[in-house]
Amino acid sequence: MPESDETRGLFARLKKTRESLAANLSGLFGPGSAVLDDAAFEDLGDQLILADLGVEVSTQIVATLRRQAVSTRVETKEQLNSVLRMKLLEILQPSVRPLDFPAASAKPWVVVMVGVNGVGKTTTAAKLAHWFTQQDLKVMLGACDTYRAAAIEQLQVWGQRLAVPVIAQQRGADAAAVAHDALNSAQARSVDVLIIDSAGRQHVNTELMEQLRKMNRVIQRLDGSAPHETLLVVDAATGQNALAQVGAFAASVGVTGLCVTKLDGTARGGVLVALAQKFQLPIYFVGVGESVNDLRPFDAEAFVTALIGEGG
Ligand SMILES: Nc1nc2c(ncn2[C@@H]2O[C@H](COP(=O)(O)OP(=O)(O)OP(=O)(O)O)[C@@H](O)[C@H]2O)c(=O)[nH]1
Ligand SMILES: [Mg+2]
Repeated sequence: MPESDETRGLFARLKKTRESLAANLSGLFGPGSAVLDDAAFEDLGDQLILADLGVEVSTQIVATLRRQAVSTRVETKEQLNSVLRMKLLEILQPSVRPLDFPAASAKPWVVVMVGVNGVGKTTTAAKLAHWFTQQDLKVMLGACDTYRAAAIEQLQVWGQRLAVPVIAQQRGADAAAVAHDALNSAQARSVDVLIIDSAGRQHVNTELMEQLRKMNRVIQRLDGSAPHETLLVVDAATGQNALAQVGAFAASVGVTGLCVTKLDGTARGGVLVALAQKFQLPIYFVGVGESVNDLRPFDAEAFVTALIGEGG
């Protein structure tokens, strides 16, 4: 069992991904363990792809293992685990970066949440609000999803629960106008962190992208340095589709970091590896449940342990 509470929590939540990966990887070794031969290497590649690590990463890992197998034979699950661990850490480490409130920041520090529908933007905005209030920072939420029914109320409920003020207008209002209001109000009240929730639609939706760009322009008119962070929220359960979402949002509105949600309910947690490998973006947080405390700063070591187990 992993040592720290933090690692244990993540370990438990990533059960589905780990179990499916572990079951598939154990199949590579017969009872009493066997040498990894060509067929087993091919199988391994397939299993990694199935766990959503992506073709590129899976091919790389298999190539590393093949090289390694020439010098030291990889004969047991433990040896396989150890090589996998090293390779995964090498890919994931560059994406680890804490999302820290910069002490010297102009106030407020503006964080905009973006993403396609249903990925967890609003929930993650609330979790982040909680995260920053825990650090004694003054937080405000902007309800800039004026598109979906009940989106404003959803954020207001979170605001009440967390005792965080929510700036909102009525449904159908211009999202950029709400962002303007929210920033104005945050400036007037010396808020430290303003978190702006936004609407979700299909990533190909040009109307949404235009709305987000307009929101940014309005924000920039009030503070030329804002938004300071644009966080793209992706749902791990969408697997490789998450890569396309990052590409689309990065090209249209710019993205400064990722939050990967719903790792608790999916066997597709390996997608983080594909994201880390493909994009030079920090993965700030992972979401491992629906409650406000189910947000974890991304920790590569804990994640790899949660993904492939302790061995090695
Ligand atoms: N299990 C689990 N559920 C989550 C997580 N994050 C969000 N959810 C759930 O996913 C659902 C959608 O979350 P929202 O925060 O409303 O998603 P959204 O991106 O704001 O959705 P739209 O506003 O409709 O675009 C809710 O039921 C959340 O409770 C997570 O990390 N784990
Ligand atoms: Mg929402």
